[in-house]
Amino acid sequence: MKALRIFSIATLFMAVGTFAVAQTKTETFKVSGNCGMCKTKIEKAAKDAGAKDASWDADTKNLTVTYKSSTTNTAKIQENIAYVGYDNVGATATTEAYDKLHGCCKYERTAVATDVAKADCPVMMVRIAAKRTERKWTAAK
Ligand SMILES: [Cu+2]
Repeated sequence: MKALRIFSIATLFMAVGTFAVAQTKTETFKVSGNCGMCKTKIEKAAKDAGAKDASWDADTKNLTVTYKSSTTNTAKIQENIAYVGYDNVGATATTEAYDKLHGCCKYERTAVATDVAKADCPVMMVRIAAKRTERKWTAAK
């Protein structure tokens, strides 16, 4: 009788284990970013990492992903998002990846100048262009 009970429990655990492997998971976590272009890139990076669905909100910075736990996991998705330049709860982008972002998308990072981060895109582009020109002038002297 006792053996049967242990067997039943073991079977139950195996069934739960199998269920967990094939489970569809939905998770929400913070990803840094600014605009619609960021949204496209963040969501694409999540999907490239195996997410079935990905939706990022520019206001809340929340990314909600849905994936099959047999296909991918949250850490993989977070790493791929960092790989394309976006810091998030689970992974930090390299400086190289961050620098490759479009001017509009250079979200506020602790080490990054804050004056341009919150300006809207056209204004920012002008400012960045102005700064580049300034630098060229300084370098030329
Ligand atoms: Cu952007």
